[in-house]
Amino acid sequence: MQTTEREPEIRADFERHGQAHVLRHLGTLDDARRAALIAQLASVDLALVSRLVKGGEESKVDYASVKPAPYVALGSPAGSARAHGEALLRAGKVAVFTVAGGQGTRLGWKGPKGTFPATVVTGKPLFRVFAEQIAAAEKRYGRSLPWYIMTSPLNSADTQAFFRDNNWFGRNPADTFLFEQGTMPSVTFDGRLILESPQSLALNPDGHGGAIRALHASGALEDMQARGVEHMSYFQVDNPMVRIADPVFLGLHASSEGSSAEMSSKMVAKRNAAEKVGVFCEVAGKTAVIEYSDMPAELTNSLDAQGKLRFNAGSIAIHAISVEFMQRLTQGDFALPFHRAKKKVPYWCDDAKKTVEPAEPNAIKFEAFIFDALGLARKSLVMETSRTEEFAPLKNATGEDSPAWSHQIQSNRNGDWLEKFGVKIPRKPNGDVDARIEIAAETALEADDLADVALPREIKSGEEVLL
Ligand code: UD2
Repeated sequence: MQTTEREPEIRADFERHGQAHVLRHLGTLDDARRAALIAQLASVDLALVSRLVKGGEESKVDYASVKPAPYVALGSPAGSARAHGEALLRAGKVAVFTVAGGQGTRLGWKGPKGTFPATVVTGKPLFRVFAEQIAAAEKRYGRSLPWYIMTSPLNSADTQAFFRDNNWFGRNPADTFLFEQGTMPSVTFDGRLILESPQSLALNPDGHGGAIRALHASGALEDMQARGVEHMSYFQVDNPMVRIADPVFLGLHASSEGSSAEMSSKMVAKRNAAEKVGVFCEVAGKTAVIEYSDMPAELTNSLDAQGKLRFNAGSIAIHAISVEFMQRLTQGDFALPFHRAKKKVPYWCDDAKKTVEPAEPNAIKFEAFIFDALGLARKSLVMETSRTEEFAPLKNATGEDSPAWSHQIQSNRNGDWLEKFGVKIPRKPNGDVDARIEIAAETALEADDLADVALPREIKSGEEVLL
């Protein structure tokens, strides 16, 4: 049946759910627009929206019983973990998975976030930074590392075009797999769906938790299985310092002794209580991330006997995820909870006859979070890593987690690497590197790779260095 023929049925459904106001312009639309709106409405799960509006889907955490999660402390993973991880990489059992469907509004960048200039000297965009790291790892392990990237309807066309225009960054196009995540309708504070234009609902990407369904629906999981991939190296598009397919982390996750974990995570010690990262906790005997915006202030600020933050394990959104785990979840009757956030959502104003950008939050967006899958994993571990080594996200236009902030951390890490090989590095009074240093992935994936590289003896204060 054509979607437009379903109009009476859809209208009745929307009336029953008290949402018929979104059909008010239908009579004024031409055939194509009418069909587009009907198709969009047909894809909305009204029963789910009603449940979410009533609040019945929210996860209830008993915060009084929440404890900090155990983790493998920095520097403690055994050497066998690296060897095991490297063996997985050499056997082609690892894929790379990037979630890149978000809007990046805080950064004030119009295009997909992955196109944002990230590196400190050459300003390479995030997607190129990752592609070059993947290419270097492919060379090292002699196997292709297929790269799966989740986009959203907001940015998939632009992301596709960016990869095409950049000739897939020199990698085999068959080893990059772009796919779209789903959407959820935004609602007003009193639970009404919102029109963004006469022929279109206000929809938002359904959160990175939407990845699980999207991996399945797009055929990505099937593709991984056909290639013999067993584990995904997962990260967010905003962190140019991520160590993709880290063999130590992969090896620990898929431990050669005993059974493999289904979903593992990396953490760093939080910068301070206010840092906007989720925190690894133990909830009802399972590892979980409690998002910063959901964590009660008493927990966020609570200190241990030494005066340190009790809930100190910040999530940097880096995971190792087993393909079988994702398959298992998509086969059952599974659903991750939706979290709600108050946001500014542009809406169609009938009187002004235009789309209005609100000055204040006017709507609720529903998003699922991938880390809520941790509670469904049979085995899970958390590994500590160093902030300077692996975490300098690009989130805000200025201040913390801004481009300038990220650049400083990149130079700091590269300065540390060079110092290890005797290069004299200029430092500011606070210990930051006083130079702009970029090291390409082709030159070194980790500090020890610099052993075979011709290095300068000294870097001068304020100098720009590209290796
Ligand atoms: C995220 C984590 C936070 C911490 C921090 C570390 C969430 C909800 N919070 O905060 O706990 O780990 O990162 O940097 O994840 N994305 C999609 N589709 C969507 C929504 C987001 O692909 O529908 C991607 C987005 O492109 C980005 C990532 O998910 O790569 C993070 O999204 P965010 O900016 O909403 O999360 P943030 O930075 O507040």
